[in-house]
Amino acid sequence: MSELITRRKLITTGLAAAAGASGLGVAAYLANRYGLQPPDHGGIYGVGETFTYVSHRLLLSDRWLAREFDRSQISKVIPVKGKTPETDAYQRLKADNFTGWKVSVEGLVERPRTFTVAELQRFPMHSQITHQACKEGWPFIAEWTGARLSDVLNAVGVLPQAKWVFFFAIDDWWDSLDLPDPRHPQTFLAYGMNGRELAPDHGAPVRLKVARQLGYKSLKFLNRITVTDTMKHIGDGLGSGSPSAGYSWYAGI
Ligand SMILES: Nc1nc2c(c(=O)[nH]1)N[C@H]1C(S)=C(S)[C@@H](COP(=O)(O)O)O[C@H]1N2
Ligand SMILES: [Mo]
Repeated sequence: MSELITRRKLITTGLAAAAGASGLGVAAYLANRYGLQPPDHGGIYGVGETFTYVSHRLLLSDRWLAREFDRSQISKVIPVKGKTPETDAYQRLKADNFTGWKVSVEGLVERPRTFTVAELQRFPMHSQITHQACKEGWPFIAEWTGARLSDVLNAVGVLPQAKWVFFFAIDDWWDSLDLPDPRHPQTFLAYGMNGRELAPDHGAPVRLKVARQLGYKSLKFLNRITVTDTMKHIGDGLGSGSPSAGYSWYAGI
C-alpha cells in the first residue's frame, strides 16, 4: 500500500511540475522511469502523446470504467462513417452470412487458433451502452454486445512476456493496444449492436470495441489478433496505421 501511495505522490508531484516551464521533460523522465513510451513518442506530437499516455497509465486505475448509459440514451440517429470493404472476399463472406469468417489469435499465446463468429458467441455474452467519439466528431451512444477480449485471450493463454496486442482488419486497417486495455472488462469483440447483429457499416461480423479510447481504435472487420512483445517490424513500427495518418497511437478518453 505505502509503495503505491509513494509512487502516486511522486507521480502527482512530477505531473504538477510538468505544468510548469520545464514541463514536458518531466513527462519524458517519468516515461523512461516506468518504461511507458508510446510507440509514436518520437513524432511531432510525441511529447504530448507521452504526457497523456504516462498520466493515464500511472494515475488512472487499469480497472477504471468508461461511463455507461441507459437504453433511453441510445442515439436515435447513428452516423455511418467510412466504407464497407468492397473486395470480393468480403462480399462473398457477407453473402454467406459471414459463416466462413474467422478471427485468428496467434503470436505469444500457448494455444493459437481461429474462432468463427459462432465460436466467439459461445463465450459469456456481455453488453455495454457506451459513447463512441470519432476524432472528427460524430459522437453517438450505442449498445454493443459481444465477448470480452479478456475471455478470448484467457482461452488461448497469453504468455508472460506479452506486452502488446495487435489487431488486423480485412480492409488493411491495423492497430494495437498495451495490455491494460485488452484485459479491461469493457473491451469487447463485438458482434451485436443495439439488439441486432452488427451491420456491415459498423464492422460486421466482428469488431473490436475499446470503450476507453476514441472510436478510431475500435477496429472494424476484425480477422486477426496477434500478441507480441515488440512493435518493431509491424508496419512502420508505430503501433498502428494511425500515427502515419496524423492520429496518436494512444487515444484514451
Ligand atoms: N477496419 C476498420 N476499422 C475502423 C475504421 C475503418 O475504416 N476500418 N474506421 C475507424 C474510425 S475512424 C472510427 S471513428 C470508427 C467508426 O466506427 P463506426 O463506423 O461504428 O461509427 O471505426 C474505426 N475502425
Ligand atoms: Mo474516426
